Amino acid sequence: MADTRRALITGITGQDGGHLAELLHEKGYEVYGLIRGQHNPRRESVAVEMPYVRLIEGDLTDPTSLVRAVETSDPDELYNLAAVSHVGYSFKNPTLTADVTAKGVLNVLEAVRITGRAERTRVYQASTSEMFGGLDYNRPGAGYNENSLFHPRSPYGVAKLYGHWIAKNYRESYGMFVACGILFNHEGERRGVEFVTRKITHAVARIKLGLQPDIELGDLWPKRDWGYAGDFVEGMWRMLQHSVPDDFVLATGETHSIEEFLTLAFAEIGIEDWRPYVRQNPEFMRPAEVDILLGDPTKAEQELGWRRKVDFPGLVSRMVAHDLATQSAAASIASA
Ligand code: NAP
Ligand code: F7E
Repeated sequence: MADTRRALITGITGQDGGHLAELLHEKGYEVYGLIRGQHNPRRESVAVEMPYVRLIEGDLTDPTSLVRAVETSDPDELYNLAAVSHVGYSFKNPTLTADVTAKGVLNVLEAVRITGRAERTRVYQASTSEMFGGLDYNRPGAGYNENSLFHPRSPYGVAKLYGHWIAKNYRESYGMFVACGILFNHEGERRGVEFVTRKITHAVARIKLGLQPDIELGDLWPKRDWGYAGDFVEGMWRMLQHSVPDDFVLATGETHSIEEFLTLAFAEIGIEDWRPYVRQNPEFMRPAEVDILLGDPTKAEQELGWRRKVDFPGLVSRMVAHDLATQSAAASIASA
């Protein structure tokens, strides 16, 4: 019988870390997760929701900790999901973003290489549609694919572009199996409330339950290609099972505005016109905006056999249902 496969996930406390750990555990992997901070408030929820994950302390900005994490877990597969991932936050903390989201990738790759695992450990790098920046000079309107031009519009996007290229450089220089997933927005029940979709579904549930009167948002016209995170982690795994390391776009091939998201989310609680419940606040607007993102997942569909399962209305519906259930349970406990 083959040995149990081992995976190390950085960003274990994040949205994708949770979905991926679940998927790999179901597939029989021994799952290790890198956790940062001497008192990370999310440690307990990982321990409760995913008791099978073996946590290793470490930080993407501390190369020694990454060497120790790689040596301890001795992974067949390493998924580098950790990052400063919020675009708005990256404008306010650009140096930290560069240290973690850009240089952190180099630290991870070096930890694999200098511990002699360049040939053993397959690496997944979490690249992003934010590298395109909404300006496709080559194929306007067609959807971004692996050959589209990059034009990042935020410190986050620029940092991710460094991570993307250093990952490709290690693939080419050292023959390492490093796959880059250029993922468009993916959301779900585990999404942080600082991101617009979850901020909306969380508020919609609370408005329905009489726990808050309205919601404050930034610009409502930007469009995103929104998929379900559970579908996307399956694509990450497939990239590391592929015969060769490569770059793949994962997307739904549809784009929708925040206004459309609001319409569907409020409809879930029987409200047709969301406008009286939404206030705009410049605090949530960005110095530079990515107007529209639309991805073309043809290569992943053809070469990896990957296909998204959850559609846009299904995504909104499951997120609102989840927030209604959790908010109403929290409200009953508070009033007991
Ligand atoms: P997320 O929920 O924001 O999770 C980010 C993770 O990074 C958290 O576990 C966080 O840990 C960890 N982290 C932050 N700074 C760290 C550091 N210095 N050292 C170690 N860990 C650190 O992000 P996500 O949505 O799961 O996304 C996963 C990855 O995919 C990210 O790299 C993101 O940029 C990229 N991506 C996401 C999307 C999307 O739509 N979700 C699309 C394309 C690419 P703490 O709990 O300690 O903060
Ligand atoms: O913003 C607008 C905002 O923060 C989406 C990350 O996972 O996906 C994510 O980045 C849109 C933007 O996601 C609010 O200006 C309006 O136009 O949910 P978001 P994002 O910036 O697309 C990419 C692919 C990643 O890689 C990132 O890691 O919504 N917006 N009002 C707002 N956004 C937020 N957060 N909050 C608002 O109140």
